Amino acid sequence: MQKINWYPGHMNKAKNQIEERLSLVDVVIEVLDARVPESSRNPVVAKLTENKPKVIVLNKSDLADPKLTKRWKNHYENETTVVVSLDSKHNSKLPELLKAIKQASAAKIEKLTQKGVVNPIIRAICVGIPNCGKSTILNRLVGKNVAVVGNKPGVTKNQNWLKVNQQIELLDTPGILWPKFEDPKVGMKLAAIGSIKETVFQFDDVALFLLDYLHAFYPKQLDKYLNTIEFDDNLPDLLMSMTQKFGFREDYDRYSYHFIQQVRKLKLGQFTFDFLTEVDHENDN
Ligand SMILES: Nc1nc2c(ncn2[C@@H]2O[C@H](COP(=O)(O)OP(=O)(O)OP(=O)(O)O)[C@@H](O)[C@H]2O)c(=O)[nH]1
Ligand SMILES: [Mg+2]
Repeated sequence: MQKINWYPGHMNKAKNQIEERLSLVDVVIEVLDARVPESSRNPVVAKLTENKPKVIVLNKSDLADPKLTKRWKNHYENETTVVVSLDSKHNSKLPELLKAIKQASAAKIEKLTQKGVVNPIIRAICVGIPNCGKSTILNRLVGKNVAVVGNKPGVTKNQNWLKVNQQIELLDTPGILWPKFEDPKVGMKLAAIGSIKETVFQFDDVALFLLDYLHAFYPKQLDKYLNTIEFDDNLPDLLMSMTQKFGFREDYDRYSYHFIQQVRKLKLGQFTFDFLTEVDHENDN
């Protein structure tokens, strides 16, 4: 399997800035992509923020397999972590996230109130991998488009404090990855969902990875999409047949890109590419 890594200098800089600012922060909002909850969890950021009250957002839940999103939500919830699943693109307000931020900061608010602070302000930081929807979430919380959003990784370049309301201030940060994906599948998954710069990977590798995954775990949805295309277990041959059948002649690479887009746009269904156990997944599909 092709090894994908993408860790340019600006990500390391952003990681250092997050680290420096953590002492000012009361709550960490860790934004994960609901299609790949564990693979989109930055181990470096998770470690840096392990002692902070936390809200985990399973964002883009409209694109993920709903049953697995529920499982992941239960999996991450604990005494210091509140978990919400969101579709922040299609919802203009995110009341459940505001509630979660308040819940996660309740102890801090109580402490400040006891000290006599009249209107305590909670500072939260929004962290996550590129393109997982951090700036979109922030705009929804603020109620207007203050942060730049774009459907490619690496849109936010700087860290900006924004006022959500009288009680909450929020820091938007650039999406960051980590120096090396120990499991090469993680790189494939992050490329498949659009969190890795497109010049860093081969489209046919990622398309084959997706075919392999869908064939193993979502066979009904794949069969429906393939319609009359028959195949044995040779996936490169299948990808070539698809290229021809769908009108891309011999242009394997261009069709591979198209197929990745089709999966991202839900043309085959809502999929989650991380699961808790093999058994979980088998029971589901
Ligand atoms: N379907 C869907 N799309 C979303 C959701 N949240 C954000 N998006 C889209 O995802 C893309 C990336 O959103 P951004 O908010 O720019 O992501 P970001 O995490 O700030 O990205 P960087 O600044 O590059 O790290 C945009 O096209 C958004 O419209 C969601 O819940 N569902
Ligand atoms: Mg952003």
